[in-house]
Amino acid sequence: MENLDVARELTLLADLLEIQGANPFRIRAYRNAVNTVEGLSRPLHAMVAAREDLTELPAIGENVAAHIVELIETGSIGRLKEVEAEFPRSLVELMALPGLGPKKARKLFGALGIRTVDDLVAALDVGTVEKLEGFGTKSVEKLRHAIGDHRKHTGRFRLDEVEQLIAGVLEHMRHAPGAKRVEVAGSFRRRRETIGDVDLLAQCEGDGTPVVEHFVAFEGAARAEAAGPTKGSIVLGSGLQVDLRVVPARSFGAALVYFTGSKDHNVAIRTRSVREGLRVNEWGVFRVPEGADPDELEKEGGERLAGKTEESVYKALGMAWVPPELRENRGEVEASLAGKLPRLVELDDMRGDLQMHSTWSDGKASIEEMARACADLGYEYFAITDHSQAMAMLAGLDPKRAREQWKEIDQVRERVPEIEILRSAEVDILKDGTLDLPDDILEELDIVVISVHSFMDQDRKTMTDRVLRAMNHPAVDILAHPTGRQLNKREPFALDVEAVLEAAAELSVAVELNANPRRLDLSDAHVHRAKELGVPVVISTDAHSPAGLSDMRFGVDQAGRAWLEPKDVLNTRSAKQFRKWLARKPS
Ligand code: DGT
Ligand code: CA
Ligand code: CA
Ligand code: ZN
Repeated sequence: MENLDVARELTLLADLLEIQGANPFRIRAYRNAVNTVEGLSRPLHAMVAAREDLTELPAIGENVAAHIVELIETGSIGRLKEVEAEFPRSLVELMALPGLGPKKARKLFGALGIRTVDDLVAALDVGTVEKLEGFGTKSVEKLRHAIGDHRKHTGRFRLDEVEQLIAGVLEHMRHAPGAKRVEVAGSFRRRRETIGDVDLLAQCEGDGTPVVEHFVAFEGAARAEAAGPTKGSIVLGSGLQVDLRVVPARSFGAALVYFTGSKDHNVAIRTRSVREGLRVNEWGVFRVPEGADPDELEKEGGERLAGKTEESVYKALGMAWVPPELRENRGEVEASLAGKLPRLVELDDMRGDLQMHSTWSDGKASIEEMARACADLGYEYFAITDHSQAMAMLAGLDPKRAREQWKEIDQVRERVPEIEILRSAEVDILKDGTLDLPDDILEELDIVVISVHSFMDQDRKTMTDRVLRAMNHPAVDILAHPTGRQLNKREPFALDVEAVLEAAAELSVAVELNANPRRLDLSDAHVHRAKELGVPVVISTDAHSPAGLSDMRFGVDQAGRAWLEPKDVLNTRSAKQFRKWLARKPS
C-alpha cells in the first residue's frame, strides 16, 4: 500500500461522495488530504507502523487519519464500502470525462443504469441519453468526443506513478529466495513517458519456482498468477500489471536486452544478426552451425557467443552498448554499429533550473527556500518564474507586485550568495498573442519565459499564430510547456509544432522540455526535432516546492530519448556561458 494507493482510495471516496451529493466541506476535506498525501516524502505505511500521529500532517483530521490507518491495516476503508454499496466505483471513470460532473453521473446511473464508459457508449448509440433532462444534442456530441480522447489514455500509467507503485514490489523481491539480482526492463527502463505494464527480471540458477512463488505472494497484489518455474504475473490494486521472468546468469544480459525492448529495436538487431549468421534471443547470442536451419535449433542451440551482460550481447553483434532510452529503432542501431552514439545529457550536467514558482504566486515555498534548495542541488543559477497577472486564480504578479518581488530577490541574493538568481516570470501568452506584462517590466527581467494557460481550445491556425506572435516579441527567451499537454489528462492543444520550432530557430528562442512527469512537454519526438533544427532546449522542473525540483531527472531521461547531448541543452552551461546566451539579443 503505497502513498499513491492511499491517495487513490481517498479520491475515490471523495468522488463517490460527490455523486451521492454529500456535504461539500467533507468532500473538500478529503481532497485536501489527498494533496497532503501526494506531497509526502515518506511512505504512510511506515508512519502507521511507527504509530505516528497522522493528524499532525497538514489537512489531515481525525476522521481522515482513521481512514488511512484502517486502509493500511486492513486493505480497505469501511466508509468507502458503504458508499460503494450505493454507487459503484466505476462511476468515477465516467466522471473523468470532461463535461460529465457528479450530478450527470448520478443521473446516468439512476435513470439508465449506466455504470461504465462502455455502458455510456452503448446508451449513446441507442439514443437514450439525449432524451434525459439536462443532456441536449450538443452535450451528447461533446461526450462522444470526450470518450474518444479518454480511450486513448486508459490502461497506461505515468512514469512517476509507476516508480511509486512498484517500490513495494521491488522491496519485496529483495527477499526472494535464490534471486541474486532483480532489474526492471521494458518501457520503464527505456523511460517512456507512460508505461503499459512493468517487466521484471530476476536472476536465479536452477529451479525458479521459489522466486515465482515469492513474487506472486506479494501482499499488495490484487490478482496473481504463477505460470511455471520461470514466469509469473501480478496485478496491483491500482490495476498496474507486473510481469516477472526468472533467468540464469549466463542469459541475464540477453534477457535484459530482449525484455527492455523496444520490440522494434529487438527486430532491428535480430535482422542484422541473421545476416551475420548469428542468432540472438532472450537466452544469448549463438552462431548458427554451417547448413543448419536456425528455426529448427533449440533455444540455446549453436555455439554460445554471449549472454551474461548486455555489453557482451551488443559486442557479439559488432555494436556498442546502447542506452535504453535510445532503443526505439530510431537510428540507434546504425549509430551504434558506426561508433557514433551520442553522449546523452545526464542529471550531473545540469547547472540550473529555469522554471519554478514561489509563494509570490502559486508556489508553496519562499524565494529563499527555493534558492537554498537549488544551491543544495549544486546548481549555479536558477530563475524564479512566478505567474503573471492574467493568472488571477494563481495569484499572478502585476507590474507593481513584480517590482516588489525584485526587492525580495535582491535580499535573497545577499543571503544566499552561493547561487545566482535570475529575475524572471512565466508570462502568459494572452488570447491574441500579446504578452501579459508591459514592455518596461519585460525589459528589466533577466529572462522571459512565456506560455499559454487559457483559451486552449482555439483552432490550430489561431493558436499557432498566437504563439508565433508572442515568440516574436524581442524580450522573449523561452517558450514553456509548448503544447500544454497533461499526460493521461489533457490532450496537447492544436498547434503546428513544426512551425513553432522553425520560428524558434529563426528568432533564437529556446523551447522548454518541462520535466514535470505530468507534462513532459515537449514530447521526445518534438525535442528531437528541435535538436535537428538547432533550437536550444532548456530542461526545467516548473517546481512549486523544493521537492518538485527533483523532477529534473524525468526531464533529463526524456531528453535522452530525444538524443540530446549536453551541448543541446542551454541549462547545462555555466552561469557565465548562460549569461552570454541571454545577451544574444539586444533586449
Ligand atoms: P509497454 O508495456 O506497453 O509500456 O511497452 P514495453 O516495451 O514494455 O512492451 P511489453 O511489456 O509488451 O514487452 C516488453 C519487451 O519485451 C518489449 O519492449 C520487447 C519484448 N517483446 C515483447 N513482445 C515482443 C515480440 O513480439 N518480439 C520481440 N522481438 N520482442 C518482444
Ligand atoms: Ca512493459
Ligand atoms: Ca510486459
Ligand atoms: Zn505554466
